Amino acid sequence: MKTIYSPLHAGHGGTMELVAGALVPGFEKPSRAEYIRQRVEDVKLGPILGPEAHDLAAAKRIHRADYIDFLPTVYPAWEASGRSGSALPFTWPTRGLRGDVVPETIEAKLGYYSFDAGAPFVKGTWEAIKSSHEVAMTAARLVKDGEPAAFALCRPPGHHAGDAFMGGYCYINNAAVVAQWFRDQGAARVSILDVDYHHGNGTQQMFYSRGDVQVLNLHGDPMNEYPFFLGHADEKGEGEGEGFNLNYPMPAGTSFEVWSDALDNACRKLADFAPDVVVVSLGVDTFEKDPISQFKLKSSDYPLIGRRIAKLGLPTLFVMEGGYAVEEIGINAVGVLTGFEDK
Ligand code: OKP
Ligand code: ZN
Repeated sequence: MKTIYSPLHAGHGGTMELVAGALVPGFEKPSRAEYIRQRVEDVKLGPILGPEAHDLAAAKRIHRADYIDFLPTVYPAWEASGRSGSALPFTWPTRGLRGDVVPETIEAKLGYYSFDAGAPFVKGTWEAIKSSHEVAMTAARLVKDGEPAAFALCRPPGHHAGDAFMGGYCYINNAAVVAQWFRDQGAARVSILDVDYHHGNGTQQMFYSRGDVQVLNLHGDPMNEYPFFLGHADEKGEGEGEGFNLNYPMPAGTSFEVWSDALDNACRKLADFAPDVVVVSLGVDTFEKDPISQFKLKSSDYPLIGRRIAKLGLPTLFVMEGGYAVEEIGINAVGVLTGFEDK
């Protein structure tokens, strides 16, 4: 299958994040995408192509326009206010505060448009976000035009980003954007299968009251895992979306044996839904050596995930999300893809 990749992701580097009360170098770093790109080459998965130019109209179909328009202004405003380093918020309009007024200063705006301090901006961040969006859109176009599958090597990832907020390394929700784009291009139904270790709270939020986009999420139990405030099993969708959101929270220490039962169940629900296309939010932070996650999948398990998804027999777009064990991230992510192609 074809891989879409942009070198512009690398400008989003040298970011800092809060860990245990201290600012430390971010786990979501440029080498992640480079290890994956290298592995795609090493196993000869297929051609690696650059993204086509895509404007932000597709992103605005699913995100609030004022949020998308805010993103390119962040770092210039941060620098204009005399600051440097990682642009991050420190205050949010939570319970008891007003969430209906956009404040004027850049730090406050960052708080307004985020749910945590996990989406830092540096000088090259906006170009990276835009390129990640273009990577996803280009891969989606390939699948729409008849490729049985494609790999969007997106960085930064997207599944925590919601209608008007960033967080958890995510800014534009690439998987949600392409799912909506497939609908707009004539797909009657789309399924999003999120196998990243963390719950895709943004994706769930975007489609929660819709019956045309099914969202299936396998992840660490939010009672004790990020993003904590969404992803429970009783969240099944509402209104027309009732029954079209499925969560599979699992405890720390979950092995592939247990995890793959959940995948099997999700794939059966997916097949029942009979979508025209599947978007896979592909995170490989379920890996046993992942530095920020608690599942126990092994490298040899990832091809089996790909094989199970291939059994659905549906056009499939893989969109890269998380995975922080950088040495093995290529082996694991591309393992899913070679398993899908049964190589
Ligand atoms: C993104 B994706 C404090 C912990 C916050 C955020 C994890 C975001 C994961 N530094 N961790 O789902 O892989
Ligand atoms: Zn993750």
